[in-house]
Amino acid sequence: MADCTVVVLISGSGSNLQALIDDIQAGADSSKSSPARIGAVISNRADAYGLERAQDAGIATQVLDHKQFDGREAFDAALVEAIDAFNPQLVVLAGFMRILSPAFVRHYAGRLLNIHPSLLPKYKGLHTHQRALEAGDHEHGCSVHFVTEELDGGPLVVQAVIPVQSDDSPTSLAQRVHQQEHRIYPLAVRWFAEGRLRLDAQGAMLDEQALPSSGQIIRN
Ligand code: NHR
Ligand code: GAR
Repeated sequence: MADCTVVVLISGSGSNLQALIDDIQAGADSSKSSPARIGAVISNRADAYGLERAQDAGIATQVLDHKQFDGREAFDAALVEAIDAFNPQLVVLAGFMRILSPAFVRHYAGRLLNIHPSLLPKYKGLHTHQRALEAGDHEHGCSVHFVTEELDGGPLVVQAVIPVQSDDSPTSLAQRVHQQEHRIYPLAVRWFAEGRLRLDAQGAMLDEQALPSSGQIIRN
């Protein structure tokens, strides 16, 4: 199968980026080889640690500082230009913290994925772990979804569910959710790269079957 070039957008630590790099490298010389290949990592922050992770893996990096642009549309237009220089089949948001304009999202319709640290549709936006604890939830987790114009509202691909412990803090909970993010994001990217996952008018499709509205659920 032809390689699937992926561009990864980050703003920070890049542990999800690392999980994707590791998944692709682990499979490199085995039957589990992934058709995904990371063409570039682009950050809106020059100090994002994920840039070092990319450089260590021999992946091209670029910084596009949103503060240097006159408004969201101008930043997003420059971002599209930077991404398209790598001709990706897939664009992956991995802790990317800037809301993307409708024009950007439309340009990458059906080839833009995000990972969000909650069981969507619960807790769109920020501070998800604290909000799950404050609500007294017994379960929490993370979701991979196709990005649409509705913030954190696009069709779900896969969710990992974990139990909340009675003594959890936002930090301890975030740590366990992160471990799950590092499982399900490589899984979803593989599905896409293998041509098994696509966005249909009805929603996300895996192996030509409609996924449930929650996406595929992985329980722990
Ligand atoms: N863009 C669109 N159009 N749709 C989505 O679903 C998106 C998106 C851009 C990013 C990630 C998202 C998340 O998973 C994401 C999904 C940033 C914010 C935010 O409020 C909200 C959601 C997400 C990412 N950002 C502030 C802003 O003004 C800046 C915050 C900061 O810089 O720390 O852009 O949660
Ligand atoms: C992850 O928990 C991701 O789900 C979340 O930021 C973290 C990034 O970690 N994304 C968002 O909150 C998007 N608004 P990482 O940089 O180590 O991958």
